[in-house]
Amino acid sequence: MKINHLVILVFFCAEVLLFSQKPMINYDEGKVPQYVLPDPLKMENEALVKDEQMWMKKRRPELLKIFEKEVYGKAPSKKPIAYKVTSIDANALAGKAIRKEVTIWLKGNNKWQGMNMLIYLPKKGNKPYPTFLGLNFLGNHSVANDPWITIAQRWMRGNKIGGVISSRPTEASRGSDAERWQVDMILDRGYALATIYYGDIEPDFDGGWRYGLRAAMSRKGTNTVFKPDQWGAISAWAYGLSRAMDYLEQDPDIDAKKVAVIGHSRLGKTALWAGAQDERFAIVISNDSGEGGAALARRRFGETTEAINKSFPHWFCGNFKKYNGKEDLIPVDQHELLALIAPRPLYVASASEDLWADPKGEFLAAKAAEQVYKLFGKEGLGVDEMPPVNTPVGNFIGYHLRQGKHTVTAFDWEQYLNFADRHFKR
Ligand code: GTR
Repeated sequence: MKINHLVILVFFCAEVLLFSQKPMINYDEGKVPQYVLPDPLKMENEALVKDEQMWMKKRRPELLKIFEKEVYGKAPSKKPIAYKVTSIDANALAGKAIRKEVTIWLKGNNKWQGMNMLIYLPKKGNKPYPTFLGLNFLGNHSVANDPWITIAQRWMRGNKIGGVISSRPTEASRGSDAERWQVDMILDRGYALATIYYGDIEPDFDGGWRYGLRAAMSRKGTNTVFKPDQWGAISAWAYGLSRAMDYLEQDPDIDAKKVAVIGHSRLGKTALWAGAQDERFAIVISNDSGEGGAALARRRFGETTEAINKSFPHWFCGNFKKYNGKEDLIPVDQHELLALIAPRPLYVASASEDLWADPKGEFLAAKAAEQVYKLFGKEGLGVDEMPPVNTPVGNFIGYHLRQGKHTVTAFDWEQYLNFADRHFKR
């Protein structure tokens, strides 16, 4: 065999090997395997949950532990925060808003530099304001066209919108994600917005934990070897959201009893996990959160457990890797994550072209969570079939399938604001 034939053969074999290792992705409803969802109302000892007390006292803590151990990983216990208001402008956004910036860190822990929160308060209505709290992807300065927001300081991945040079955002990235935040609409409806760049908590890459909260909170720092049930990045970001809530409870401008936690995509997974654990979040909103968020893993439609663990090994805990290609063995499925939010109002939104996130699997998870809401006498979705595009449904569980792509739009925000108005009785 000539040498170049040998080279071709070696390349061919390598290709075949690589291809065979690539997780198979299914987008065909007809190929969704038969599956049985774990029963949220069945305790590990097989006892059936009979009422709300039994859910709250027995089953909810049990389920939370399973999600901690097998999916997201256990975070350390709550530590007290310290904070400093670093700027206030009573005339932001052409006089429409009050803008505040606050740095929040862990008291006595100087290994973590803390996180910067941007708050916009509406000028209409009276304080304290109901509030949307969410982590952002591209820095606080990306959420509005406001030249005075402090530009995010920490590592940032490059993005299509641009303005990130050498992993740091520049002036050119101001307002780059404004479309997804709809600040004017939020303020016009009388709500405050509080947001934090998720990279302040931990940068989003495999190994990023060394530069964030997880290393800072570990005795061994960057030498830590995580146990298979210890926190992954999603748990770290969710921990950050709870510490953000600790701050909001101390801010007299904020109605801490009316805080809705919201997130898109990986940050939707994070919002759900934060909302599942921390009952102070009065409403939980998941926008296109998909695999590891609102979508049922057992359907194996779009992104799978294996695909997500391979692309993002740092998001979930070590134990979750056991379930690559073995979704039926996960002791929980994502409808149970949604159920952990009961009886608080929950909103799940999907997008019609976002098949990777499995819109139908998100709807079915919301549907399967209803039985837990029923324990509390709360009506969930109120429909049995997935609604057509752009048709919001639901009472204590809201759902819509927006026409279009994987993103957050004004249509999505309109529904979240309507939902919040209803539940906050405004
Ligand atoms: C994708 C990932 C999804 C989703 C998304 C995002 O690449 O596979 O699970 O989280 O990123 O966060 O935008």
